[in-house]
Amino acid sequence: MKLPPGQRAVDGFPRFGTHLHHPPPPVPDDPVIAVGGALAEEFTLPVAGLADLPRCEIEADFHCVAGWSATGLRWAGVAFETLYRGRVEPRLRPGAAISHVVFEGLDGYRSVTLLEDVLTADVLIADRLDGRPLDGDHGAPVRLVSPAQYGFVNTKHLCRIEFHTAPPRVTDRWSPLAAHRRARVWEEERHLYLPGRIVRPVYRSLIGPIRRLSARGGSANRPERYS
Ligand SMILES: Nc1nc2c(c(=O)[nH]1)N[C@H]1C(S)=C(S)[C@@H](COP(=O)(O)O)O[C@H]1N2
Ligand SMILES: [Mo]
Repeated sequence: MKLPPGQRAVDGFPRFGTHLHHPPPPVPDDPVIAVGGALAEEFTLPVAGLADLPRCEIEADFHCVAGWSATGLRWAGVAFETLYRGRVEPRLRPGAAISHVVFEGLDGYRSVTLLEDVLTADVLIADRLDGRPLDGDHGAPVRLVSPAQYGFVNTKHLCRIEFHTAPPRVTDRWSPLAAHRRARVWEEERHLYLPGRIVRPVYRSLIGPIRRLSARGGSANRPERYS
């Protein structure tokens, strides 16, 4: 199968992220997703309630901006668009034209994306991976899955979604790498200013160290295959 430019397939699906060696955040007893921003009133969505919304399944590859791709992952959950049209749009402040969305994880991680980039049919709030509930490595209890955008948009351990009418000011945990605002994998939008293919070798050199630091034993600890 064809991969986006500059990506290389990896065996399995490594745990990877700015959490480095920290264990995944504990999952609360009754987890919720808080929804806020340009709404008439904030509300919370119990994660358990996702089971009652129209469900959706996709098979997709997952592309980290550093250059590895995990292939053939089967995700299940609720389409982001279903959530947006059904639960968010009716509660927006009158006249609010949403342009940006912020996704926040229980570990404090945040990603920002254009609304239009997450309203496509392949974007999910996922609670299952390959037929099993999401585990801690990959974002329990729920995560964003946006396969056409680099991994850093795909916030794990999702606990808050914010809707904005202008680019929000968010401290970017990848700031030294100046992440691209759209992060579309087929356009190779890795870096905010530099062409994707120019930054490839630098990003690639980070895979080994980050992967070793992010592993927590088990399959994620398999020996390196990168250079
Ligand atoms: N909450 C949270 N989500 C996160 C990250 C993180 O550190 N914390 N890292 C991002 C990055 S850079 C990547 S590549 C993917 C990795 O997902 P995985 O650990 O399931 O492979 O998660 C993204 N989502
Ligand atoms: Mo990443």
